[in-house]
Amino acid sequence: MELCLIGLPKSGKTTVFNALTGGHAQTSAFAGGKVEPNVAVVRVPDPRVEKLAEIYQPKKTTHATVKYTDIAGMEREAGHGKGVPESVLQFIARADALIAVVRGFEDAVQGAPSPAADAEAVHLELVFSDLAKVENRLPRIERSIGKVTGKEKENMALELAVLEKIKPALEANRAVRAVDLTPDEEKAVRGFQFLTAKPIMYLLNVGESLASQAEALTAQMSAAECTQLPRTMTGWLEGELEMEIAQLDGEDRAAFLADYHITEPAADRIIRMSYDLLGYISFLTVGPDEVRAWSVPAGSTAPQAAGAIHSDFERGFIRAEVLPYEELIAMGSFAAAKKHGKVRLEGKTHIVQDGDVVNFLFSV
Ligand SMILES: Nc1nc2c(ncn2[C@@H]2O[C@H](COP(=O)(O)OP(=O)(O)OP(=O)(O)O)[C@@H](O)[C@H]2O)c(=O)[nH]1
Ligand SMILES: [Mg+2]
Repeated sequence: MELCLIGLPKSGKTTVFNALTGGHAQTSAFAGGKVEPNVAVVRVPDPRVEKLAEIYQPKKTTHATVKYTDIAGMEREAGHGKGVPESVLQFIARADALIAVVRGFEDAVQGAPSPAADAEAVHLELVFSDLAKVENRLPRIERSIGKVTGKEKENMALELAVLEKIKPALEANRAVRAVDLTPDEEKAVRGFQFLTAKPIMYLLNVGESLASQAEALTAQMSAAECTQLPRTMTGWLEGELEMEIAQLDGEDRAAFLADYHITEPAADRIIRMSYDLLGYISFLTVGPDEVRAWSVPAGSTAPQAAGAIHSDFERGFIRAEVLPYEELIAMGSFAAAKKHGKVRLEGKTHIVQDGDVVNFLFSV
């Protein structure tokens, strides 16, 4: 899973990046921060993986991972097309979902936080970037469509129809993900990597002095129309405090969390929210070589889940042996559960569930 942190300049993106990754990337109060993105890969906390590793003592234990990218800030002039510089566009376009960091602390230059306006400004930049792509492409199709025939013409006609559906939505400041598209229509424009097609979390970065107002400020932010779009979430964290927490090692961190009565670091909470935002689940594989968690979209069939491991597994899929994690724990091992007839044999249409321990049977 790849998540990209975006937001207006000085909203605390890099601070939040450090909070989510335990990183020490340079934050800065001054304009003209560095352009090179910060990138980090973190393990998705999953106590089931640790428990299974205890049982199997495998050679290797592999958690699912999330990759965070922290890029330079957008310009504030919403809708002027300066917002998403070419240099960072590729990083946003590649992400599975976006985390828009919204300033929730007093700033010497910018003053009190204005979370609704800032969230909307970020949204408008994404809209503008998508609209520019559509407006650039439409006249080209109109010019070429008369010159092509057969399948090529059909594809172009479909692309044209979809772009004409998307355009008014963007002009009304909505989002590509708010437009109802069939799977074929969605595929026809996938290549554009529309930014507003991506699920997004507006994450308010609340300063310590405003912590008591965190809920109220988040409610203000949630009044912005852009937060009401489909596959959109809002949340908050205390970025600087969480950055300090994330930068501590194990024991110090536990003590710190206890002192502040924090039950779960924001880093873990945000990963869970991201799974919900994307509609992802985890399934597990076990054995003497490796215990591992894999992430797939909810609703994935057994062959699709197999494909997350290897494309051969998907192509040569025969059946899947499936055992819910809780039942494996109750029986002690996959083999014991199998002996007692607890392992189900599932076919191609089976939908994999979160926490399923799966063994794929395939031939290549
Ligand atoms: N009080 C307070 N200040 C913060 C918080 N988060 C960030 N800041 C300050 O805001 C300034 C910018 O923080 P960064 O994390 O570098 O912000 P950024 O969005 O990455 O900035 P650019 O990448 O330059 O756009 C720094 O001076 C931080 O100390 C916070 O939670 N509380
Ligand atoms: Mg930064």
